[in-house]
This record gives sequence, structure tokens and C-alpha cells, in this order.
Amino acid sequence: MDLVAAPARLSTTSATFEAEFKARLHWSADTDAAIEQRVADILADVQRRGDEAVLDYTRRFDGLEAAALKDLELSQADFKAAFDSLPAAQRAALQDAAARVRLYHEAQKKACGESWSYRDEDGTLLGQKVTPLDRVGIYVPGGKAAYPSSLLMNAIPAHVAGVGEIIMVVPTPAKGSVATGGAGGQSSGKGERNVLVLAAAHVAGVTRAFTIGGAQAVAALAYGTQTVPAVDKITGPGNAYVAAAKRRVFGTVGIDMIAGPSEILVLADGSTPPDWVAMDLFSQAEHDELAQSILLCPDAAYIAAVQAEIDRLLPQMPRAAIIAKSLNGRGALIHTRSMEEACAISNRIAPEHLEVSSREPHRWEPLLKHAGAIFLGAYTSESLGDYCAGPNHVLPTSGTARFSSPLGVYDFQKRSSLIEVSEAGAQKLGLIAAELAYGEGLQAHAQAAEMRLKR
Ligand code: HSO
Ligand code: ZN
Repeated sequence: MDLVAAPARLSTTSATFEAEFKARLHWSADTDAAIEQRVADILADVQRRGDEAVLDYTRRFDGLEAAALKDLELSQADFKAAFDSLPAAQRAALQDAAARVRLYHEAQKKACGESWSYRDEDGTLLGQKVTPLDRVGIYVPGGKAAYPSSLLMNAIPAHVAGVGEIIMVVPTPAKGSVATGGAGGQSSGKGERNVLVLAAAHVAGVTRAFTIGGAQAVAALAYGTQTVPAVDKITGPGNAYVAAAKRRVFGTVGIDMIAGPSEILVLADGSTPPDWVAMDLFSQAEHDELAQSILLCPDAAYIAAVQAEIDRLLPQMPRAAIIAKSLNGRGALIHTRSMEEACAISNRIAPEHLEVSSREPHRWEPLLKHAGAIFLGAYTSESLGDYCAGPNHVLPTSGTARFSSPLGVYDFQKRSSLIEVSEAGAQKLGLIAAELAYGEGLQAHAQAAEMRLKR
């Protein structure tokens, strides 16, 4: 059967535009009650029985047998061996990508991750002290979504922030088990290891790693077990069980975002070769049947040209079935009255990735407010950002770019306020504080301030 990818064709001048637009855009994270219950049980069990519980679930879900959780720990030598086993070109690509991502995040730390302070005229010091988290856990999915690039994107900002220990968990199902899948599998007594993921752990400076996954791994990181140390924050993508577990342990530990399916929105003025744009739409569609790819363009002939390229290119794609499902289900080619209107619609969508595929990207960029990452100009394919441009590829999805930001160094830091009141400052502040404290009926507060007033 020939696959067809026919994204919805919408036009802003049509009377039905609003309704069609909303229907396409709608996406909500299903919270499945059955999953919630199972995850709650697993978390409670790991909290109670520690290592033994983690071993039981790993046996049951991943088919991985181990006498002790210690046996499921990977070593720095494992990372190094995986790295050394790669072809030279792949080793170089991993290192080049890591170096660029590191450089970007170092610049980010300089710009918005340093402590600061100032002094009042009376010598009072006020400021903010920035400190890294002590220990973080990074979840790396197994199977079809095992992305070494995502490990770099999580571990490198943590490292740059100065996090003391980075603990990685990665499900590593036994060969032939139900959960087995994914590229780079390597047969071993310890399960199907993903060589690229281990090599990325070497490059990114992961401290310790365990071949465990699912809600049980999230629980081990959040609560700690006899073998797995408790962390302060858990980041990284995962399936519905992992997402549910992360939501539940939030509060005990910090978490990053709960990412939805990938999204790309291309704002085109018709000057980019249409096959480039078609392939960029494919690039996010191939992640997931639920991924969303949208083109906004004021030129109807150009939209037809992109559709023609979609038809021509689709059959040669190994993941054509996923791409077709994604484009047919959630894709859209939207004809707008103008580039200005296209920018306004893009702001309503607040996409994860926004390509401004125009000859004048800087003309439109000032009009764009909400997007996880903005890619300017025809040469900036979104895929370069996924791997090696430097910025983080962990980005807010499903409209959350309206209020949240890419994963960054700041996610692995926290801030403490610093206050040092001088003797002169205590005279001025003491009067203000006491006045307000009496107003709130808090005598001790008022007196603590007044005791420091010169009599
Ligand atoms: N585009 C994905 C990240 C990724 N792409 C990893 C390729 N590998 C985030 O939306
Ligand atoms: Zn991607």
C-alpha cells in the first residue's frame, strides 16, 4: 500500500479556519488512571523495600536477572570501552557536538548563572548567591527513543552548572525480552546495551550509571536505595510510566519539564527550496506519530510546491509510516494573508521549534514571542539544533513555551538571597520592619528589629 502524507490544508481567509485550526492544535497529555495506580504502587514499594523492589521490577519488566543492584551498575571503564568501540567519525561527531553544547552553556552561565550583589549607601549588602545542585539523576530512555544526543543535552548543562554527581539510569532489557528494541543494541550478560548512549556518557562526564528504567528507576533516584544514591533533581524524557513517576516524586525532588510529542512550525516566505522545508517537517514528524509539523506561508503556490516535495520524498524515508501518520493526524499547511499574520498565528501556537525560513529572518524575529527555539534563515535546519549547534534541544512543548524555557544551566542551579545589614542600615530598616510587624500583630518580629535600634 502506498503511503500518503496529506497535512490539512487551511487558509486564514476561510470561514471555518478557527474551528479547523483549534481541532488540529488540540493535544492533551492523557493521564491514564491505570498507569497512575501502578506507578503509585511501584513508588511505594521501592520506598519500602529499596534495592530488592528495584531488582524485582527490573526482572519482571526488562527480563534482567541480577543477584544485587550493584551488578546493574555500569563503570567508567564500560563508558570508555563503548566510546573506543565506535568508528572514528562517530567518536569525533560526539566530541564536536559535546564541545559546542558545552561552549553554549558556558556562555549561558556567564550571562545568567552567576552570583551578584550590591551595597546600599549605608553599607547594607544585598545579593543573590548561585549554587549548583549536589546530585542529579538523568533518565535516558531505552528502545526506540534512546537518544545519545539527549544525554548530552541533559548532562552537559548539569556539568557546566557545577553539579557534583550525575547519576544516569538507562533501561537495558535482556536480549529477547519484550522491552528489547532500539538501535545500537549489543548482546551482553547485562542486557542490550546501547553503545552510543554509553559513549555519550563518557563524553558528557556522567558519574555513575545503572541499567534500570521505568517508574522503579525514578523511585530509586528520588528516594535512594541501599545502592542508588538519592538525587536532588531528576531530568530527562521517558514513557508514560516515567512521566507519571516524575510527576509524583516532584516535591521530594525537583524535576525538569514533562515533554509532549515533538513539534516544528515553519514560517516560510517562499524563498527556501521547498524540498528543504518538506524534509524539515519530516524531521520532527519522524519522532512520533503524535508529533506536529506545521507550515505557515502567505504564498499558495509555494505551499503546493512543499506538498509536491512531501509526496516525492516520503517513499524514500525509512520511517515513512510514522511520518505519514503524524502529518495526516496533526500536520497542517496554512495559507496566511501575510507574513505578519503568520507570525501572529505562530505566537498563538507557541511551538517547540520555530523555523523562520525567509530571506529576511531578522525582519520577522522581532514579531515572534513564544517558541522554545527560533531557527533563523534557510540554512538553519532544526536538526542542526537537535545535535550540535549548541543550544539545548530539551524544549517546552504543547504551547508551554508561553511560560517556560529550554533546559539550561539554570535548571541545575538554585539561588539563595544574601542580606548583610550594616549598623546604620539597621536603624532605617528597623523602623520600617517594626511598624509593619506591629500591624501584623507579631511582637517578636517587631522587638527583634527594635533591639537593634540605637537608643
Ligand atoms: N527533536 C527532539 C530531540 C532529538 N532529535 C533527539 C533527534 N534526537 C526534541 O524535540
Ligand atoms: Zn529531533
